[in-house]
Amino acid sequence: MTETLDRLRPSRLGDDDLELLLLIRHFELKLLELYGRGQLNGTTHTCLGQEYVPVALRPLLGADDHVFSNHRGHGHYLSRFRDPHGLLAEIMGREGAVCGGVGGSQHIHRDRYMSTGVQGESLPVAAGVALHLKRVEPGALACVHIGDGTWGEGAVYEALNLAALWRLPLLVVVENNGIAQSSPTSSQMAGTVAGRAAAFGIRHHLVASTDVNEIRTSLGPLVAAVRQGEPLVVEFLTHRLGPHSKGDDIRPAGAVRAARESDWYDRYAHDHPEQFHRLDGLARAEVQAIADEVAARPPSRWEGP
Ligand SMILES: Cc1ncc(C[n+]2csc(CCOP(=O)(O)OP(=O)(O)O)c2C)c(N)n1
Ligand SMILES: [Mg+2]
Repeated sequence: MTETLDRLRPSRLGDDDLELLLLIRHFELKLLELYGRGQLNGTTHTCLGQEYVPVALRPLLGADDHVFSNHRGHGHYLSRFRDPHGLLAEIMGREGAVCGGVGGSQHIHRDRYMSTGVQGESLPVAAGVALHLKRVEPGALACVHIGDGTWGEGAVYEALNLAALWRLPLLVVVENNGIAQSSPTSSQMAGTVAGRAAAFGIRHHLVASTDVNEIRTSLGPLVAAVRQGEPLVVEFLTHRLGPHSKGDDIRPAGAVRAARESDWYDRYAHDHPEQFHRLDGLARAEVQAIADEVAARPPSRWEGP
């Protein structure tokens, strides 16, 4: 028992990593609050509970790499650019929006980064970009984030087939939170992600930890191999803390409780209280100030591509 608890103890992070984790956490919480008050339109899908995935990957990816994100992409964007102002302005339709306010929460395009709300759409595009990189910019890779439910899309398999056949520098990051909208993974996926990767002869790596340092250490050599043309599926066993989008959480209370119990946030606060409370307070205040400032801006204007 003690051993199990010890294994759950998060190692101490640098301030930089913890600041980023907390920025994403409070950014997402703020979005739900703003929606609740009717200050945001459209929809949003928060990555509450899954923040550590892009934060762990961050130093393993370079400016030459491409990142393809999905509907749950705010953490991916913030990890790459640390631009909460531009993202919130995009979501709120305010001046300074990163895509002129026409992309919103799910459709962001900036410097080798693109997100889409269409499940599975990004995989073939990422495979094509990986082919281009292999030919023109060897050493760079294409990283694509998908959820467990997205394995129900046929395009995923077409992309994996070519990635294996052509030895593409493609890193597929699966954020398996055990649910797709309201369908538990166990009710919609036959077999496993590992088995599906194996069917194509693609290496699969399972990450059950939420410890950013530990994840980086285990992924470092694998990501280096992707750059040499060994495609990889990394499956994070993770938890969605919040609703699918805003108020649509129909999970039983036990499932929500289980997700909360595996959250990195409380565990980190418990084990590293001084650092945590110092930076958590700053992140809350920073996000509040950003929300106030962005909300006061004039509407964004689309001025063409
Ligand atoms: C092609 C397509 N079909 C359906 C949807 C509606 N939809 C949005 S998110 C989602 C569930 C995705 O589940 P998963 O891939 O597990 O990601 P998660 O939401 O759990 O992060 C669905 C069905 C969509 N966006 N695109
Ligand atoms: Mg899911």
